[in-house]
Amino acid sequence: MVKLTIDNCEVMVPEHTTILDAAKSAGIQIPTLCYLRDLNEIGGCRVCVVEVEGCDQLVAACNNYVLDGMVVHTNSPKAREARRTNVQLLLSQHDSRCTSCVRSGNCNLQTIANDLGIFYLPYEQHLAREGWDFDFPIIRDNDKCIKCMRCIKVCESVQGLGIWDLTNRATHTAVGTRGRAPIGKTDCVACGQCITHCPTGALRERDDTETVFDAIADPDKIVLVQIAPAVRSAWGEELGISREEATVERLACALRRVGFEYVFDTDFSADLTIMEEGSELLERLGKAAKGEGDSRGWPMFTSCCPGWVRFVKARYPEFVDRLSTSKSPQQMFGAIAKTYYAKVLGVEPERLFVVSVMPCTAKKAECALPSMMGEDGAPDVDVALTVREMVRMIRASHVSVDTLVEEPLDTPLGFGTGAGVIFGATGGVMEAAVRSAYYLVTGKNPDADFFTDVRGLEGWKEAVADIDGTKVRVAVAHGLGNAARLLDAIRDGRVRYDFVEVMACPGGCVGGGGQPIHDGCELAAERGQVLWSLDAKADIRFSHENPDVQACYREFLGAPLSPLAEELLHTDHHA
Ligand code: HC0
Ligand code: SF4
Repeated sequence: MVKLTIDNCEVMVPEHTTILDAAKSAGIQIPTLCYLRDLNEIGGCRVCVVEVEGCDQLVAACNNYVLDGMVVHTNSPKAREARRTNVQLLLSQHDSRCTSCVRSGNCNLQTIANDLGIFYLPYEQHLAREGWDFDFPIIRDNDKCIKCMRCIKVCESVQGLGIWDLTNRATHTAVGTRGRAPIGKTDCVACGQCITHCPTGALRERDDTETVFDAIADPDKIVLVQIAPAVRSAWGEELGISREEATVERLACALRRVGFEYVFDTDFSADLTIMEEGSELLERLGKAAKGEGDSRGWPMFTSCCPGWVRFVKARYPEFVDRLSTSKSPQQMFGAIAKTYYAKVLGVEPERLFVVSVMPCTAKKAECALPSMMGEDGAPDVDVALTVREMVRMIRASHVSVDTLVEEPLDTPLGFGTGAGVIFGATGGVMEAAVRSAYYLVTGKNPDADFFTDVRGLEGWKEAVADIDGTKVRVAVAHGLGNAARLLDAIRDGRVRYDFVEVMACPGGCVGGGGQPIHDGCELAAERGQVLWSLDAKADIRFSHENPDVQACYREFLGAPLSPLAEELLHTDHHA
């Protein structure tokens, strides 16, 4: 152990502890801006500088370690003055029009500048005023970038993509796409992890809220909204509603007050996905067992995460045929809404305007894919909003959240089982699929918790699911860096699996790039627990037992993989 003094407090911490963590253990919060634990510990922003007795120079607290007998002052006049100057220099290249910034009120730079009493700038301001492709789901505004490198690090180290890089040199240093390519021409999968790791408003999603408000105001449109599984784990965070209170039923109430006519659940179509994808897997396994040829190759990959699908297309094109042809639950919902549900309502499909609320930015790109259009060329899903956009709509609609009550979702597309709910956490799609595969093979249900081996936050998990004697080798990865390691191992023949789930974001959609932002805090584990406990409490925990899914097959689709199901619910990833 090391004994030192911080701001007149005696502190004992293990060796190799940073000054930042040692101070934290004594209840002293040194401000940071660029720091991200284990990911970005470069001390670049110089906001965490502290004075150490005996040192001529101030030191960054985030990447300097404690020494026995050290005496540290975190807020001495010298440290405070340097911190203020460093922030003022950052602001001299920063577009500080906070009132028109999406991160106003949730911005570390704004908080720190205020806390330091920076109410004027002694330096002349220089802004870059660069252009951007504002149709892309991820928007970059370099006049709000503080060059902290967090986006570069998360894209490179966690996602293994390396879309962002430093451009130019010296005082012209900036962050942009590697090689300055237009963002749409890069391999960016639009996962949005750069947004949730950005400390300022330099990165944000394309805002589609006005398009939705316009549709709501259009008397000819019937506006439906679907709520993704992981949304229910996080929507209350920015509105100050506790996890216990922030139920999907209370969210339904909020969305109706915003003006949505019908509120449905993507969990419904997650159950539908299990029927289609599970049947596809079993059909392929059956053919393989009979020795019938299958040119697509093994394993079969899930296809519900558009970030992952885009990653395969861009970086591992030789594996595209291994993706399940099943559309994602978001897209299955849209396709069913504009056909089956239009019939239920007795209206022309073009009157329906389908919105989805997703924890995801990549879903904006997915719903715009040419392969995700209906027969008439109209999109199955008209607009995909992030949770953050939805929260802005709730606020802009003057909904006071303390008056929200629990209201049931609409029928028949508003009911999902416990298996549908867990889609939003890593391992959930696999677990839901194995539960129903057991039934589809044996005709009887296993215990709903018979296969829990792929839960948890390990980056690459593998297991063998025993389906009444048939062994199915499965793997689950989350975070594209982990996915790349897994794909390399498959390609090199080091591992062999039958079925693999990949979600692009760490933790799965609960950690998605469209979720509320809490600077420097990873909440995927906590949010995932919300979903696992909703499943544990659910009355129905098997996708094949969803009565609304059963009715949809009985009244409309016929059976899984029927010609109509193939037409509406499956896609060609080469299209
Ligand atoms: Fe997900 Fe999904 S689980 S990708 O993360 O499969 O966004 O929550 O909606 O579509 O259901 C996101 C979340 C979904 C889809 C579902 C899948
Ligand atoms: Fe979107 Fe979920 Fe995939 Fe992340 S893991 S890109 S949130 S679908």
